[in-house]
Amino acid sequence: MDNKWTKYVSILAFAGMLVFLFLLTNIQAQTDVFQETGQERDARMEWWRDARFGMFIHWGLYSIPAGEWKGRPVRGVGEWNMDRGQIPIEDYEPLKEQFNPAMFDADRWVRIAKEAGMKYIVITTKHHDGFCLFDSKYSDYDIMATPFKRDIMKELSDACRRHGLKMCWYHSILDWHHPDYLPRRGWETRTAEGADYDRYIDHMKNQLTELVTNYGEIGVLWFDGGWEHEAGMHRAEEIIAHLRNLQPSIIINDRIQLPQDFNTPEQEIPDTGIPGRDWETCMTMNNTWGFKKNDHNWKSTEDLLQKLADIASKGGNFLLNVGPTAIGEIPQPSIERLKEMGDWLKVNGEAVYGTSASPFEAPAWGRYTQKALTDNITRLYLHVFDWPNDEKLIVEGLSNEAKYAFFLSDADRRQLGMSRNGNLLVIHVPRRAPDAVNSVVVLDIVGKPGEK
Ligand code: H79
Repeated sequence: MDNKWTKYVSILAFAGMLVFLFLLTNIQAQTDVFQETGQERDARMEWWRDARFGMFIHWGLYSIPAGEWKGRPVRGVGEWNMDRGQIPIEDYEPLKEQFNPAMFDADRWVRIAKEAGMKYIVITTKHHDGFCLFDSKYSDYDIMATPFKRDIMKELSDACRRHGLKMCWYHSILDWHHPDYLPRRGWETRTAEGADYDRYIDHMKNQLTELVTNYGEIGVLWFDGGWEHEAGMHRAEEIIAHLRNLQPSIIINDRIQLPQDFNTPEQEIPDTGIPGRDWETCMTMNNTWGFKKNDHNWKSTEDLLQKLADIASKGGNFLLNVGPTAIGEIPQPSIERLKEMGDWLKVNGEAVYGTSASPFEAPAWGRYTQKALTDNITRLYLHVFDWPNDEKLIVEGLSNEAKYAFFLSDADRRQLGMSRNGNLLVIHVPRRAPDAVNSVVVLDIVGKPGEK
């Protein structure tokens, strides 16, 4: 009897061990794809961290109704037109027959981004309405089903490559059109019967494969709309492993219910950045992502430039949106603001690109960014929004030796006078601000800030 039990127990234990080993190697195989050293990760993230400023483009069928439906305003953001207007698929889908953006010129869009000082472009390959702006063999609801019949993603990715910008894809997991996507909206009449979310994920995986194999190198895969299900339902690990397998250096955001490479605060700038994480604030210039003809609530260039400095001072990126019209034009107010931002960046870009977060709390007059010049010299950039009226720019809490100060806009780098009072450094500046929005003073100090 005893003997028999021991035999059973050991067989069971052996079997258990086999199962355990099997699971372990399987988990190993799954996680291998994500395994990289800190150095490898830094190398992969380098271009993105240096870039600091990118263009978001929301474009799709919703740019045709442009915030209305049958002559009536639809509340909410433009790209939500179908849902906010409770428009059934059979009414919304025919918009594809009208999509014919005669003015679309990929080179022009990329030049606008480049002139603005933006280093990458993230465009909606597909938004929640399910319409695909790329040529997909897995969907008839794509750009090839429109009179336009030109693969917009192909033209844009080629243009980006020509101009040296990184092409990045926004892709919505949420899909109001695909029959297998679940759940249904509360207002629609389609039944959920026969729908199979797992089959939807197969479909999404196929389309993502197209997006990362047919258009050369892709900088970022920017998921959205993943909040209706958990990571497991999306088969997020499998999808990500698949993408990383096809493009090992791709950067992936946090919206497929796994943290991945960076966080994505939307329409907000976190108070103190996001410690320990890379992050990017995405934001609109007016109140909508997709074009709305009656949204004229534009942020000022001053506001946008100060937001860029604020974000850089907290170690983040700024993904600023444009919503082109149905004929393929970026709205003029957006173009004007981007041009002005570019003019500022041409002079002051050094204070933004490749910098890291401020070592100090934000001063009353503006923001700091910083860059290590050599092992022993740190360059502080003083972004002065509010110019002092007593010719004294005060740097508080600086224990390091201050070597040299000058205006970034001064090609001759004439040295500004400085005096000290303990940890208070006074930089002697002219009465008039060199720049009405953000005057950058460069301050080179010995060692790292905070060190003697
Ligand atoms: O693509 C842009 C948005 O459409 C998308 N993310 C950015 C980049 C986004 N989808 N959903 N959300 C963000 C959050 C959901 C917001 C909602 Fe609403 C509040 C859905 C319903 C109420 C905003 C306001 C959308 C419709 C009305």
